[in-house]
Amino acid sequence: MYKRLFLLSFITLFLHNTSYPITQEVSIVHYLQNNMHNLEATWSMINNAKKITLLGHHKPDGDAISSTTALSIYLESMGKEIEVIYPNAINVPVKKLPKKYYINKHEQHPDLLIACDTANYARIYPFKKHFPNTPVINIDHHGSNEFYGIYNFVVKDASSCCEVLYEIMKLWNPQMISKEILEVLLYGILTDTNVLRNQATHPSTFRVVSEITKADINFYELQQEYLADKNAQEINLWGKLLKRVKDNKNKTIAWTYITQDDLENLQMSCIEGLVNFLNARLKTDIIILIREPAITTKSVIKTTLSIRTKKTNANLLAKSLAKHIGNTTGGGHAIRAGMQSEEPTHIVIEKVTSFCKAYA
Ligand SMILES: [Mn+2]
Repeated sequence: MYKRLFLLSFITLFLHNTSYPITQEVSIVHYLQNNMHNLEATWSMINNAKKITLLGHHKPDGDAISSTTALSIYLESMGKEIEVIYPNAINVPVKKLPKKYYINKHEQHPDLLIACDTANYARIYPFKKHFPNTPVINIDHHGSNEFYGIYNFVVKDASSCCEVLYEIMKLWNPQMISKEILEVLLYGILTDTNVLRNQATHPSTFRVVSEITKADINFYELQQEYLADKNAQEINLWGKLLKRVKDNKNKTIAWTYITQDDLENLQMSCIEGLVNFLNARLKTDIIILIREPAITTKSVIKTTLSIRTKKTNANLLAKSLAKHIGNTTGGGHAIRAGMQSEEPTHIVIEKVTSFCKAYA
């Protein structure tokens, strides 16, 4: 007994006197508590509304779908009539979809709109046109958010919209957060953090995930369900592209490509994640994936490129690569960039190969 007590006080003492500096948790809670007045105003707007429409962004991803789905379940439990609108089709694996959702159209005329995970008006269903007098609440985590709502809860250091939404739901009414909601929220967090592995993962994210998994949500099963989304034929296609990976002499840059012929009867979406996989596994600083998109009569784009980097500025690299290829558009950030070219894919492959071979 004394032994145990001694050990316990020793551990407590140790935790309070660490020799390493403790960084402050990115405080989503603190941000929201400072916005408590607006959060309460939003809560009464929700209570007064009968019909609420939720909006997710263009090319909805796991976080956009999960946040709108989780919020739809939460609001439906209050007896609200909920509709969710995404501007275009869902092309990613999901845990759960909202009960009622539409692609680029609406049915109900809502009393309130809530946008999730969407930085700007250009990426959302044109609500100003369809519902010019309906108030909008904006819940997001993008640094580029344009604050288009009457109330904006934008926490740019949060891992995901799902993480922000979890804290908001706790402040509104924690009793209403069901296990189903927690599971969907965790799935959204896993997708935006690439299973707690990318730079968006903060100490606050681990705390939220810890709280969610304490509610008997199976972390292992959920991350497995998210990661294991391929069949044998799709993995064989990955194998084909992996066999083609080349690196330069200094092992600083690696590249591979995929053409429409490679796909046979598969969809291009099944190689989603390949460039991130290569970036995580290859020692090279830079990864380039060249893709031949489906040819449409409308588009002049014949080839697209995805760039990932660990140290080099991806955007600057894309610019010098663009000069080398010619006829390109695109842009990006410090660690990722994308480009489109009007040049045929076999020409781009040749040009990227010569660029990479000459790259120091
Ligand atoms: Mn997101």
